[in-house]
Amino acid sequence: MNGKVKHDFLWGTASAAYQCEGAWNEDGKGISTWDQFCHSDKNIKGLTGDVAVDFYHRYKEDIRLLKEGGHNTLRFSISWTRIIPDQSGKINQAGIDFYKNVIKECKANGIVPNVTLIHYDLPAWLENIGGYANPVFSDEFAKYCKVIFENFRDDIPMYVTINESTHNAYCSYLTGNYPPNVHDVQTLVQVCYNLVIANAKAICEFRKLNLKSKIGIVHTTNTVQILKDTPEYRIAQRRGDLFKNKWVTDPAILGKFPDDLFPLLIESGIDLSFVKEEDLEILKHNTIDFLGQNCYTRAVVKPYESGETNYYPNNVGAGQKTIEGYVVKGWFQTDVDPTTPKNAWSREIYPKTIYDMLMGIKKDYGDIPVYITENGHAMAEKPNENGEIIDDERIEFMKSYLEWLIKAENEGCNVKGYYAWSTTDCYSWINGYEKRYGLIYIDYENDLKRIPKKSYSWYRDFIKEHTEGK
Ligand code: BGP
Repeated sequence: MNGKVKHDFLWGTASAAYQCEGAWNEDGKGISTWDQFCHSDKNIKGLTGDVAVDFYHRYKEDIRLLKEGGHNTLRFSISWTRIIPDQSGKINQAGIDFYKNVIKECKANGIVPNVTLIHYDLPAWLENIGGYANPVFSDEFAKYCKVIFENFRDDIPMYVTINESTHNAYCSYLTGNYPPNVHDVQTLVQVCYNLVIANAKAICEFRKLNLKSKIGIVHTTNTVQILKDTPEYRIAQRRGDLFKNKWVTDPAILGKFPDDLFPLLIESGIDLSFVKEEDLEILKHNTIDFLGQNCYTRAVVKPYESGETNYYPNNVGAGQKTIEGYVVKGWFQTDVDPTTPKNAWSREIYPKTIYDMLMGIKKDYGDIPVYITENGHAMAEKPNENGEIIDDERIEFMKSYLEWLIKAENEGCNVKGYYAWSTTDCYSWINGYEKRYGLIYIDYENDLKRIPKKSYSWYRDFIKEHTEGK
C-alpha cells in the first residue's frame, strides 16, 4: 500500500434536493411526496424541508466552500417536481435554469457534477396513484429522465438514475416511516421490481442520445457477514445478500435477476404475476457504466429464528435501543456483533466494511468503476465556546474508512471517487435536523450561517496527502 489514490480520483461531498434546497414551492416547483408527507399529520415531529439549508439560494457560497476545501466533485440530486411540476408533463423552465446555474457554478470552480435523478422525492401526484408500486412509475420516470438528458446532455458528466432504491423501499413499504407509510411485503417486492425496471428504462433513454457522459445507479451494499461458519449461517448469508444487494446490483450490472431470487420469493408466498417478459428483455440491454456505493455499515445476519418480516432502520432517534436490522421471515435475520462500537443511532461502526464491499464487487462484477457516493458519521453536535465545531469523532470515522478504501484501491479495486455525506448539515429525513452529518455546520438559529467544521480542513489535508501528484 502506498497510501495514495490515482491523480484523477474524485474527492467530494454529497447532498440531495429535498434535504438541502428548501424553496419547496418557489419558481413553479410542484409538490413531492416528501412535501406532502411533511405537511401532513403523519409527520409527528413537524419538521420539514421547506427551507432546509436553503441551497436553492446559497449554492454559490456552498460551491465556493467546496473548492476552498480541496474538492473536485459534488454529488447532488435534481428535484423531479422542479422540472415537471405536475401530471400534465409540462416542463418548468425555471427548474431547468436553476440546475444549469448550479452546474455552471460547479464548472467555474473545478467541481465535477455527479447528478442523481431521484433521491426519494417522487412527485406527489404520482404517489397518489400508487407511486413506485404502480407499474406506470417506470415509464413516468423514464420520461422525466429523457427531459433531463435532452436538456443537460454532456454538461452533466455523471448521471445517477436512482438513489438507494432498496433502503427507500424498505422504509416506505416495510417500516412504513417514509411516505406513503405502508407495511406490506407483497407491495414491497413489487416496488423493488419496479425500481429495477425504472433504472433500465432510464438507461435506455440515455443510450439513445449517444452522449459522452456516463450513467450509474447508487446502491448501498451492506456487505453481508456471519459470525459463525455453518451451512445454515451460509444459507442465511446468501439470502441476506439477495435481499440487501443482489436484486439491485445483478440486474443493474449483469442485466438479469439472480437465478435463486424468484423461486425463493414464490416459496415465501409472493405473487410474481407482475413480472413481464418485456421488462426482463429491457434489463438485458440496459446496464450501468458505473456503480455508486453508499457505504455506512455492513449487515451481520444469522438464520431466521422468529418474527414477521420487518426493517428496523437507524432513523428512529438517538439513544434508542433497537439495533438497525432486518427480519425476513424464513430467510434470515440480523445478528449483533457485541464487540463492535455503535453510533448514537445504534448503527454499527465497522470501517473494514468499505474494503470488504469493494473486494466483493471485484469478485462478483470484475472491474466496473465504483464511486463511494456516500459515507459519513451522524452526530448531535454544537459549537464550543469559541464557535468552533471540533468533530474529532467524525474525523476518526472518516480516516478509518478512507484507509480501508485506499488499501482496496492499491490492491486493484477500480474505485474512482469518494463523497462524504454530507456537504453541509441538512434535513435527515425522519430525524429532522438534530442528526448532523455535514463537514460544514449549519447554524439554524442564525440565518443558516455556514461554519466549516474541523473535519472540513482535515478532509482538505487528507486529499492532498493521499492523492498522487497533489
Ligand atoms: C442515505 C441517504 C441519504 C442520507 C443518509 C443518512 O441512506 O441516501 O439521503 O439521509 O443515508 O441517513 P439518515 O439521514 O437517515 O441518517
